[in-house]
Amino acid sequence: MYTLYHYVYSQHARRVVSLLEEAGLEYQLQPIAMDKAEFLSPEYTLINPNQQIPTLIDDEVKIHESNVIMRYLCLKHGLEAWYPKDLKQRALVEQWLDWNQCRLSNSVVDIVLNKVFMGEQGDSAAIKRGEQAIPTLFKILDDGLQHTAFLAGATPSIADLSVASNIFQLSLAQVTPIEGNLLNWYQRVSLLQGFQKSLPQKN
Ligand SMILES: N[C@@H](CCC(=O)N[C@@H](CS)C(=O)NCC(=O)O)C(=O)O
Repeated sequence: MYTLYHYVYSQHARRVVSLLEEAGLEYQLQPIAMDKAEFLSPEYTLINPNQQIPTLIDDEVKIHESNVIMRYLCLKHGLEAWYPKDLKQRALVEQWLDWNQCRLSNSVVDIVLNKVFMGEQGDSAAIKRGEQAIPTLFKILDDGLQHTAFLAGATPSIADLSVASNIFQLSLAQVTPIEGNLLNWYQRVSLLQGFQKSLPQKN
């Protein structure tokens, strides 16, 4: 059984939960209250020296970096539908995984952390920087979805789970796409039960 160190509003943990659910893998969540700074505790720092969520524990294997955790699970369980072997498809999956981390994530953090979670202490310059970047980023994503239902082809992959976790996160700050391909794609990902289960549950 896997243990995933988790916080319900972590977009990075969300993508891993989506995959665990979609693949029907057994796991338990170990909640880390980020709002109470538990991720900075000495105990958690020993588990993840970055003081970040998520971390996956698989017996003696301990992994941080959400996208790497998803790759690990796919390779370990032969989840080829989620992480295709075909080189062209694999390249697209890797492209969008890295794009999500290197391009989209920065703006998501700029906006959501400062606007939603930091309250009055939020950095308004960071919010502005993030909001200015979003139209360009959404256009890149929309263009990438021009010819396919999902980011790497006709079926969903871990790239979709990763990017969609950030699109949901933006919705917490009322930033939602209006681009047609992007909207249709997000609706398709939202129908995945694993993705739905990864979202904060409404009371
Ligand atoms: N590259 C890491 C980023 C993880 C990350 O930034 N997690 C956030 C929660 S969504 C966090 O722990 N932030 C606290 C911090 O960076 O100080 C991953 O993909 O797992």
